Amino acid sequence: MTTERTLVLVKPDGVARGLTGQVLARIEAKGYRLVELKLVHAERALLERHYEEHRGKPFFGPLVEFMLSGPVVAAVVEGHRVIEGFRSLAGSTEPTTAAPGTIRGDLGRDWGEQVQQNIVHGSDSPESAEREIGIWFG
Ligand code: D4T
Repeated sequence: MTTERTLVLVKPDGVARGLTGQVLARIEAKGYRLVELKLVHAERALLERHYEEHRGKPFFGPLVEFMLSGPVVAAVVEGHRVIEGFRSLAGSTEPTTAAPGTIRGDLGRDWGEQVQQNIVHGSDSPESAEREIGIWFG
């Protein structure tokens, strides 16, 4: 068995709405293991590094401002195929159309803001996971 790790963030909307416990409970109920966990108010430079791939897109500025708007919970989660598995638990980016049963589909909605407030982030590949875990946990 190859054990994989992914970076999960509960974004400011998820923390502010008191959904951290539900997100972590779903991760644990699925059978994945939490190996690092912290509540942080992220700095701009860290968020700009995290979202580097979106620099220049119209939602980049609003996205960074949103992520600065309150504390986030950062976690490293471990398990076989956890990168794909957590993205499946999270559901698709847009909460309005994310499948019911997923975190975004059950707990998220569109608030009519410039940026999607979609509760969680999960790394999308082994390369992204390694890069993002380095950014958030050093
Ligand atoms: P993250 O990266 O947060 O797990 O979300 P996704 O993998 O599902 O989505 P993403 O990287 O494409 O987008 C990052 C972040 O930006 C917001 N966003 C995205 C937005 O507000 N408007 C948009 O058009 C897109 C594409 C939502 C998630």
